[in-house]
Amino acid sequence: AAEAEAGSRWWASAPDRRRHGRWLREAAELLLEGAVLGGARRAGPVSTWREPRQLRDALPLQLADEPLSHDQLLQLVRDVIRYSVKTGHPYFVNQLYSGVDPYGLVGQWLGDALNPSVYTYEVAPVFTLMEETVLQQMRQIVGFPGGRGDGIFCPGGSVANGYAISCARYHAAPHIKKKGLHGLPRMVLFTSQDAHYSVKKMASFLGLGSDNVYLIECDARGKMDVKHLEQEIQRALNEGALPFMVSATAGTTVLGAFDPIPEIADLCKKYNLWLHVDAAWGGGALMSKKHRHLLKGIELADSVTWNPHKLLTAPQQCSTFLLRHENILADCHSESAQYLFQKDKFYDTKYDTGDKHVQCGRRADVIKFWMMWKAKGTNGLEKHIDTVFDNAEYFTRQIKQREDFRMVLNEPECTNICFWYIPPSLHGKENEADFKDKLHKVAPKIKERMMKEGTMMITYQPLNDHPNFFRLVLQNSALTHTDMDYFVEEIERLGKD
Ligand code: ABU
Repeated sequence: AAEAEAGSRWWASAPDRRRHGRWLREAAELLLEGAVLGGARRAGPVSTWREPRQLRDALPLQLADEPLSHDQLLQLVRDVIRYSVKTGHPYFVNQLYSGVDPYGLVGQWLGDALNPSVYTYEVAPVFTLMEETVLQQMRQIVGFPGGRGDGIFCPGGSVANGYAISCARYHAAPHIKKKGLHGLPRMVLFTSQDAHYSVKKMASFLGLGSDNVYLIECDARGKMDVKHLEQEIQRALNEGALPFMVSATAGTTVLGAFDPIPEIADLCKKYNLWLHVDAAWGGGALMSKKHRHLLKGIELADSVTWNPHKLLTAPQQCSTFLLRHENILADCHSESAQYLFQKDKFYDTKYDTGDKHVQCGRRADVIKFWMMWKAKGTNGLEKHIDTVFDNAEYFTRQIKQREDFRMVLNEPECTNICFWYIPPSLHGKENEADFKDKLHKVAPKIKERMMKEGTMMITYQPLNDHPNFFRLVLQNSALTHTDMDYFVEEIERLGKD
């Protein structure tokens, strides 16, 4: 009787273990064949497009009282794979992430299988020390003296930028933690007009108000204009506000521009402002001796956002917030919950890192990147970066030679390349009044065609007064020059009038 009762519990009986073992093995095989290996085959589609109504009909999404059978559940796995976008496909060049790294993926699965929450050493001893090691190494690469400082793996670059604002604000006015903004002058921070929208979003979330993010103009290459920055700092001071932080960007989301960090750092020193560098996208270039000059001056920052899930292709999400300061993260956020962070534990409680972040439970994102780094070595990560930059340069050369294409920035700095495709019907019509309006409609039409055929995925957007243009993003080092040729030819094929 006791055995029968135990059999109703998860894993508890031998038949259950056999049944669940079979489910896991067969589902894992489908994941490998369908999503991971199958999803990366050039001959297969990047996506199988369905309108939401059609997709609702194609997928049995509704939940029911009775359980499904083993075979029905496996069919669900197949269906989910079939209708999901294959972001590991070589022709998925749509976002600032792509590729499914086999070592990162096993790291992710390993983390998920162990299901830790990285807040105390007692429940996550391995991941706590792993995180300490990887963050120290990343700070070393950034150039913080001796790799000292602090940091955290956090859920996305937007959250990392939010941590930066929170720490900078605390640095400027520590009593804010208990007293709030009440009684303080209006606090102002600065970022470029092309910076990631999370800076405004987080200023709003933190109660500073998005109007108090002063947007600094960019030059023709998309870099923050340092003269305008100083004018805006002066403006804030003249208004009686309290300027406290500049968020520079190393690799802007659309154009891939790198702000001039040394000049911005000089202004931060002059006006006593916290310097944050949002290197969520461009940070990966730090791994390359050839390309790390793009982030010159990053070692002067107070804090840095760097997402290994972007240029370094760790699985989503793998984002870090790094600081040169050793204690501010904890001082700013700790609340000392006694049921988690007891000070009389039998081990050194400095390894209970959970009180320095604002979430409570936290996934072990570090293991994806650690496993990849182990598998490739620092040299392999450098080679990866050099390969994706080489592909970006090759692609740029190809489209510059074609009359159907025009660059948005003549010399892109990162591996996002922005360009217009000019169909034959618009050739020679650049001076006509409706040229921009017509060009604005080209990229959405080509995107629709490619999504419906499933042959590639690339995004488009307008920016400032530019009509819609394509942004090709490269971070998968399995791609070759032949793939770059494919992109050019495929856009030409889809773009014919
Ligand atoms: N966090 C920015 C990512 C958006 C993009 O892929 O363009």
